Amino acid sequence: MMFGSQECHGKLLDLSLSTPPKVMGILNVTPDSFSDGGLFLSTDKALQQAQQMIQDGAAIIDVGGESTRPGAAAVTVQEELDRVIPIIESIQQECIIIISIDTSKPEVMREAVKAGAGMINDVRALREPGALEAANETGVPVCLMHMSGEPRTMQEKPEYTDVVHTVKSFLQERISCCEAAGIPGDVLLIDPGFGFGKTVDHNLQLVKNLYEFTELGKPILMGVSRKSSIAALLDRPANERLAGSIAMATLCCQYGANIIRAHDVAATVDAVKIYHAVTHAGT
Ligand code: 8Y4
Repeated sequence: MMFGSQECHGKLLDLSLSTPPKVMGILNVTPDSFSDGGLFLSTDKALQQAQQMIQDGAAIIDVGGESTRPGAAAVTVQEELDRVIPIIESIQQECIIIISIDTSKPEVMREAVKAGAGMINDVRALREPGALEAANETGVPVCLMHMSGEPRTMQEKPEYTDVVHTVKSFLQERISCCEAAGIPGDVLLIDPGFGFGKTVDHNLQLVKNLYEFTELGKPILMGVSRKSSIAALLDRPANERLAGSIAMATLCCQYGANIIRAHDVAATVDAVKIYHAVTHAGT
């Protein structure tokens, strides 16, 4: 599948196959980093992290204020806005980079795009009430991710007869809903949701069969960085998942991913460059 450039609130995201897959850096805006250093301090820290990721070659920075870890508490609209808006504003002011807002809440989508976000990354694929309308109003690209259930309970007992078919059908249905709501098809991206209500083997099947998702005609985003399936396969603690994450990300590229969401931007950018060089050897 050939893609051109996506227009993200004035900035271009080049997804053509003559360039390496793009890296989306993860910027964590969780309460810990907010402790009592005050808003200014944490915004400053986030800005520094963003600048480092840009230097390391990120094409997009994903800013999220809701934890989707299993068991994490729900966050109110106001809390989420308080966490993400100052950070989006400061990145937008100081840097030239596409900012993605990781949210499921319509109000946060609207305010984030007003503050400078150029992409919506929704792990609930615009299923929250009002999300389709809000995303449509903003006009920015939207990543639709598959998640079985809700973060709090999704890992309790994941079961699928055919995980690839179920996830692909779900994404096709969400694409249809978006288009019925007036969202142009060419602003949509898809993501099978590695780690969201899936066992290790489900996640591996999704990677192995990722190429089937190219039939949906949308750019593919994959997030595998430091996830528990990688730790489980390697039997390593959380801080020793880099090599496994890079190997998995490289395979995702081989199987058709256009964007890789990652914590370790520099290493991931090296990996996508190597993937791209090998893919284009002799041409
Ligand atoms: C350590 C650190 C272990 C982080 C696990 C995690 C995806 C996503 C997340 C994804 C898209 C995460 C917001 C989960 N994962 N968005 N978001 N795709 N599109 N867990 O795979 O990073 S949060």
